[in-house]
Amino acid sequence: MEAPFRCGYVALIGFPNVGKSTLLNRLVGEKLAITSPKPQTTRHRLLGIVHRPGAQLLLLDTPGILEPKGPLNAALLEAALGALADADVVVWLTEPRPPDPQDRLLMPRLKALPQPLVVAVNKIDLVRKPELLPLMAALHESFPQAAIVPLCALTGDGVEDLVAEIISRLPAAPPLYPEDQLTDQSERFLVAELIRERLFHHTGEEIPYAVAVAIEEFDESRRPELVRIRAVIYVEKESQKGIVIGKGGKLLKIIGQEAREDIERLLQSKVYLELWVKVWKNWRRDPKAVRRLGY
Ligand SMILES: Nc1nc2c(ncn2[C@@H]2O[C@H](COP(=O)(O)OP(=O)(O)OP(=O)(O)O)[C@@H](O)[C@H]2O)c(=O)[nH]1
Ligand SMILES: [Mg+2]
Repeated sequence: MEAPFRCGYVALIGFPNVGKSTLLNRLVGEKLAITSPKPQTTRHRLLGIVHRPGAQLLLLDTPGILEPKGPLNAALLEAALGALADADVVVWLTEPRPPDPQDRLLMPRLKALPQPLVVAVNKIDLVRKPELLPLMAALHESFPQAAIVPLCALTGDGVEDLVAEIISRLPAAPPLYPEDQLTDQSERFLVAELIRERLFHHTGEEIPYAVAVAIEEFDESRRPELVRIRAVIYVEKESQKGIVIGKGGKLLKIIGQEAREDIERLLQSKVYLELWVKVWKNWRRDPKAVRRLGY
């Protein structure tokens, strides 16, 4: 008899910046999740559908787990923990370093999970084998029932080993999505995220965290010839608006150009992108604004 098809939800959790979104993109084979060297890049739970022979993994990328400070962080933590509740398998993504106090807070929670756990140690390109082996052994001691998989999401090293460990823990179930579907998010959402990613890369200090992007117009009546998009970048203060626009509009122009190229790749169409910057005073501290902006 043939092995049954396996399908289920897989929650990808871990601290900010460990590479969860990079791993999701690598597994899906498409840039769905935005990534950056700065922590707290991801703000939503994002579904990435991974198709493999005989299995479908419904991978949930989550915002990095942090102690909540303010309504935005509380919403991010909520999204991360909500993904846990829905998951058939939990993947804890971590970095190759000894556990720090934050890990110690999370570890009891992971041990108490009712679902099967896979511990994935990312960024192994940054350490040498003699350093990695004792870390793996310590993790094995802490989580004797879990599979422990070293990998590098950037190069893809070890990621198919992770896939195999996940699949062996998924329930037997038919696929939930057709083979050509990679996410359940709308193109509008993915477009807003691509713009936000460029802001993360080109601004510093508090600015990446003070921006939110809203799509005001998405006209695809002439697609694939042209898609017209108008987006608003919200910041919290007048001074931030000036920085995002840049001298003579220079920075906004660069952000717009780079975002447009990414969006054209995503939509497989020429794109006309219009960007506006507006101030929404202290939106992160206003629960209503946080909700209105989609968090
Ligand atoms: N050297 C190395 N860097 C990596 C690897 N995987 C991811 N990174 C880098 O780590 C940084 C964070 O990656 P993200 O994928 O945005 O991390 P995240 O866990 O989604 O972060 P949050 O969304 O903020 O929680 C980026 O600069 C990535 O390029 C890896 O295997 N090796
Ligand atoms: Mg992320």
